[in-house]
Amino acid sequence: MRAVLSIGSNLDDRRSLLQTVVDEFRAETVAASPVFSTPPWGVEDQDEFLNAVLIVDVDTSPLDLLRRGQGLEEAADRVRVRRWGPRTLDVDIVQVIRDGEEICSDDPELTLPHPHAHERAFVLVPWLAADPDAVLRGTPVAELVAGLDAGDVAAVREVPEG
Ligand code: PH2
Ligand code: MG
Ligand code: MG
Repeated sequence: MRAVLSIGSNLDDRRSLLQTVVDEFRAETVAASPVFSTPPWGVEDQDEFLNAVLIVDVDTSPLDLLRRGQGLEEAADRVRVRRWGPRTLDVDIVQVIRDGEEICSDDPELTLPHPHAHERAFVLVPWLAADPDAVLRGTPVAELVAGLDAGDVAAVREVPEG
């Protein structure tokens, strides 16, 4: 199956923490976005995030992929203090495609597609950079981005490597 992962960090060495995910999935990655600097969404009184999107082909189930991401979050000493609050590392599954079909799930442990993806510039802008032809719930991601607040989109800025 193919999965779209949104990764984010706004604590500690953000770039190195994102890199742990890139390294974990290196052999299975089919596309990756650059890293973007993004204003905090949802809870605004916290530091800027770094966000990126990876598109991976994996042999496992969605729940096994979730566990793999959670293992990386634990390795990053993630502490859950506040919903949408600061975190060392967040690995979210945005979408899973199996046999050409987008998997929909209302399992509270793993809702697919990610329930907030369509409204978050910090997910959609990197996703579009990784896959210009991406489609979410039948709508091209390019169209979803065009429908977002232009200021929110402009605030998601690619950061130079290094
Ligand atoms: N993650 C959140 C809440 N808000 N804002 C940005 N910019 N980037 C994130 O990754 C992020 C967020 C909850 O997972
Ligand atoms: Mg998240
Ligand atoms: Mg998460």
